[in-house]
Amino acid sequence: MHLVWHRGDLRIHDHPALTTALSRGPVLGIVVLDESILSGTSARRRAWFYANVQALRESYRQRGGTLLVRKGTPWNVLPELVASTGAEAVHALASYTPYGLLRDQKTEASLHRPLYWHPGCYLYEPGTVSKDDGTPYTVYTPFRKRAQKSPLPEPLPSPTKIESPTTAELGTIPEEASDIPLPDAGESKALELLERFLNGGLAHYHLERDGLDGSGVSRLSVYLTLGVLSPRLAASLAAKRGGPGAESWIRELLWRDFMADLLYHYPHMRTEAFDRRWNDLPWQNDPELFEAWCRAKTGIPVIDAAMRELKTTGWISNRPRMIVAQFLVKHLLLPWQWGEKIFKEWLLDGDTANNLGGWHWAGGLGVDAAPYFRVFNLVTQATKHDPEGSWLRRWHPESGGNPEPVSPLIDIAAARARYLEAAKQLSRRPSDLPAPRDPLRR
Ligand code: FAD
Ligand code: IRF
Repeated sequence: MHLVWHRGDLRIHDHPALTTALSRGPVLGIVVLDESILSGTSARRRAWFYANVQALRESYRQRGGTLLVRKGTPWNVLPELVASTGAEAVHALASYTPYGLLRDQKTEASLHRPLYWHPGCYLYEPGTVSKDDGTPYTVYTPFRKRAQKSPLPEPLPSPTKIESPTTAELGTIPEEASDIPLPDAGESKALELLERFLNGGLAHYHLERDGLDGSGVSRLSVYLTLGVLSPRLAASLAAKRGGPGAESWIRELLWRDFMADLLYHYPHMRTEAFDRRWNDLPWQNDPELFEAWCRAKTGIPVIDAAMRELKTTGWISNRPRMIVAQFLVKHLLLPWQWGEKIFKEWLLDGDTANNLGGWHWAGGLGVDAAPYFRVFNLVTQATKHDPEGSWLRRWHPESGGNPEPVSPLIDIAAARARYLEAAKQLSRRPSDLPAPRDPLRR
């Protein structure tokens, strides 16, 4: 019997660990409810995780299989489970976040059985796309071009039958109340939404992806983040449709690969500016300003609308994420780490690498080629990306759809000038990027 350890891959389709394990005999699935992850996240996110574990158990059950659930830390739970079930080996999809790498190393060392790692959470796994000299890319476009020299990986089909031994105790999946309504959980729902997007929005995605209301995008991030949907399946089905919309959408999936690759090689970006010279911006440690940003009380319609939508739905599209993040960093000069943390509590799709990468990118902190001197105009962003004002009217009815600030909390022009002056000084210093790491040494 082989164990398949599911973590951020709560699905059975395109799952190389499950497929390999099944080719060797009976299988038990296992999810470890990991205290070190769950205690640090919000109720809505825990509820979303549990709902998707429940759906994974259902995917197993429908095919005759069993998904076990245990509470604890993987390096305690898995050796015990291997001993009590007599499993020959454990299979899992590789994880590349700082915690994931540490956990996987500790768990591997705790087991007296082999732990086999399989690819499956990315189109091109972190650490595998590099320059000719072996060093990682720090700019997206050359990363993407290099990645796309290799063909897209082919997804694996879902197993039709899962044979599991019936001895072990199932283990209960907790139920937790969320403060907001959750999307429908599980891979069958994700695959249905993917199909709908491929038949609908994909064709015009390249033209409509920047709208503030998110009507032109897939909203599949909540599934991709937990591996409920395989990015390889998503990209391969999109590529079959073809056209400029599909090309553009696959390029966004490659941003996800790029962000994961950056964090893998540059873990300092969890706490410091990617280019460390930006650590020295004149940060204002002002909790009241931060509170106003969080509570949608800046008096700037586009900012307040986005923060309300984020808090009350757990999702906003990419353009408003960029606007509110850049505003917090450049206009308010509040520590980017504060904003990054609240995003990760409120976003149902909150993902360590994408969120960190998004903050460094939008804040001009050295990720990609985003220049420090780009500062959004908070009115034209709205007129351009919400031309009819319908998104603004929905999330900021008091503005009546007019993006002009009435009594803004700060003097926007002065704040912009203050940032530009400080940033210009720092831009004269040489860039300060630590040497890249390669924890898995490939
Ligand atoms: P679509 O436009 O349909 O794109 C399909 C998929 O491609 C997305 O689901 C996502 O997996 C990937 N993708 C798209 N845009 C990006 C991008 N810019 N960077 C990386 N991957 C991308 N994304 C998250 O998944 N989790 C986060 O916590 C997160 N935090 C962000 C924070 C900031 C400050 C910024 C600027 C961006 C952040 N993003 C994050 C990236 C992006 O905004 C979301 O992935 C996207 O809005 C999700 O909506 P969608 O699924 O409809 O995307
Ligand atoms: N993975 C686990 O193995 N166990 C858990 O309890 C997890 N809880 C999570 C909760 C939320 C809100 C998210 C993700 C998880 N994950 C859990 C998936 C992790 O992202 C994954 O384990 C990753 O490898 C950790 I969103 O670095």
